[in-house]
Amino acid sequence: MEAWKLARDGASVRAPLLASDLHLPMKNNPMLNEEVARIFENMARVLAFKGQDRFRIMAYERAAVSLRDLEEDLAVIAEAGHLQEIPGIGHDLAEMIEEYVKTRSIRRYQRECRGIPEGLIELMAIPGLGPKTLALLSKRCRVKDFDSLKQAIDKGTLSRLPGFGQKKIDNLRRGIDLWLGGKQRMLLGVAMPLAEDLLENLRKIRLVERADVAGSIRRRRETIGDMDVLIISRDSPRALEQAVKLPVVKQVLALGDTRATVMIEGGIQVDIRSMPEESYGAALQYFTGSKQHNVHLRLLGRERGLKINEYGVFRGNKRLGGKDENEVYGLLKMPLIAPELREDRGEIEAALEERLPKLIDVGDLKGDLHTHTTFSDGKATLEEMVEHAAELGYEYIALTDHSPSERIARGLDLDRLEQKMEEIERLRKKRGNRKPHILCGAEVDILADGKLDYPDEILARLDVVVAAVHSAFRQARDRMTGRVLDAIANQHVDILGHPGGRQLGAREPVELDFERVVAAAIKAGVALEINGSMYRLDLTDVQAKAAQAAGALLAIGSDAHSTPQMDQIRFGVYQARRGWIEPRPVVNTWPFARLHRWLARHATRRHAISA
Ligand code: DGT
Ligand code: CA
Ligand code: CA
Repeated sequence: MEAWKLARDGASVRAPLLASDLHLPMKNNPMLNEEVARIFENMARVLAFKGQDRFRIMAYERAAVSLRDLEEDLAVIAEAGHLQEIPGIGHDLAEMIEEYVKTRSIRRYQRECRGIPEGLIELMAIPGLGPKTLALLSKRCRVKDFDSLKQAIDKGTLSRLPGFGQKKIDNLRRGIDLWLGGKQRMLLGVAMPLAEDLLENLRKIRLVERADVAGSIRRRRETIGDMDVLIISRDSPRALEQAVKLPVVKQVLALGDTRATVMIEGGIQVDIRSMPEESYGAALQYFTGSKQHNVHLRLLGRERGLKINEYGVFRGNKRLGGKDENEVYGLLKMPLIAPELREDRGEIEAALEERLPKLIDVGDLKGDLHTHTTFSDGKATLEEMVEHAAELGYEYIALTDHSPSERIARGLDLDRLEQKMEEIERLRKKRGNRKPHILCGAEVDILADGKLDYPDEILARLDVVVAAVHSAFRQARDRMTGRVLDAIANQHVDILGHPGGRQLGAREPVELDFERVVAAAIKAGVALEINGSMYRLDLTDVQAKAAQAAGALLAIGSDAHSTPQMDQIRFGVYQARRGWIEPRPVVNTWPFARLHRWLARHATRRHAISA
């Protein structure tokens, strides 16, 4: 139960599915903006639970969204007195933020929460469990926390309530599973920047000669349980003593001579182990895991009379190696296996037979084919996005704003699409020969019936078409598969965007006959996307591997809604690496000329695409 306990203000919460953009530069406290955003979000839920005025509720919701999009540290903005310049932050909210920056709590929030059990507030975050339903449950079934909710479901008390059919209860169960799964693990996109920040700080300690992250973060798993960090120091006890005093450390859970366990800002637990230099490689190997990979490796070692552990590789009492990770694999007669592959999914066999994939790298990318601008729901203008692409050294960028059905995301109707095309034309002229090539694209909804959200003659005029499902996620497998196959069959479609439709910890993947989709995509020459948004990472690693093996084309897209988010494409690359992906099938590793030939593969488009 302990793990589910949330501090009321959310500040010290072990918060897994943070919606924060922690890759943004927030120097002083990378979690501050997120902490306040979460309080505002909770505030909205509490007010909704109490049946309060909709506009007040929306104000808090909007403020939370706005804070999460912020690039600067709230403390810095507060100090400069500019809080009210943040969209959605008026006088009252600005005061609340100032109070939080000073005292780490907000009295008004405490006041609103009074009388509502803490456990109940927590439940408000369960997907699909709205405040009205929760209010009903609390009144009629005495639900006050997770335990009582679970009891009410299991004992069937719920089914006696009006409107609680089996379907609704099943949905609720799914929501709870998602929520639980998300609570216990943190998104890689959230954990990675925290890890990088911690390493940077550790390396500044003079007694620390080396520091690296191991465990699931090093393997770039999509979610992270805890953080495992290794250091080398000539004086471990003193190095660790200094490490636990770093400002990012919120709580010291254990401190010994060679190991410390701490809770850092952001609510993630970190194991720091100090290893002797001669064992460092073996320790890095051991603590990178995965456990299954290690078990397999040690079995292999045993067959060859070798003992492998975190201190080295031994024959009897004789140490054969362990200083570098390379040695560990070398002594087993295989090349170093990239951490992303270490899941015991055939990588050891492949290494022994020298057929490990030549994994794709961030540097292989020559462009981004999935981005949003202020034309739809992006934060940066078209020109700003293009400029950032230039800074990243890209050869091309596609600006793929939403289509009209995405009303909330301000999808472009035909008039505004026309304006966007003109704007792109202007920008091309203005930039002349400067890279990147600017491609006018769209992320077009695949409507519930399989039709696309723009007519064919419009699609034909676009340089890049990403088709994606954004509604009716619950369709049965046959229907959903047919819907996606219809989209793939449209000759204007180039990329199937986030094919699984999942959102980590928030929405399950759609039901889809993945093999048929891959086969159809291959036939049509459509690329399957590996979406780099840290909330999606979709295709999954396993799906990407299967798609590559079948011969499908792939595209890694950032799905950026701001310029800094364009850098999150690295998470797409990590996911691709976990899926054994090589550069070759990934269309946005291709030089522009080749990409252009592919985009123009159908005669009808050949003249449309502007080079
Ligand atoms: P996580 O934290 O759940 O995201 O996943 P990991 O992989 O980081 O797992 P963790 O933190 O429990 O342990 C770190 C690594 O240490 C793990 O990947 C492999 C190694 N390890 C831990 N326990 C065992 C074990 O019982 N046997 C073996 N062979 N390795 C272990
Ligand atoms: Ca771990
Ligand atoms: Ca651990």
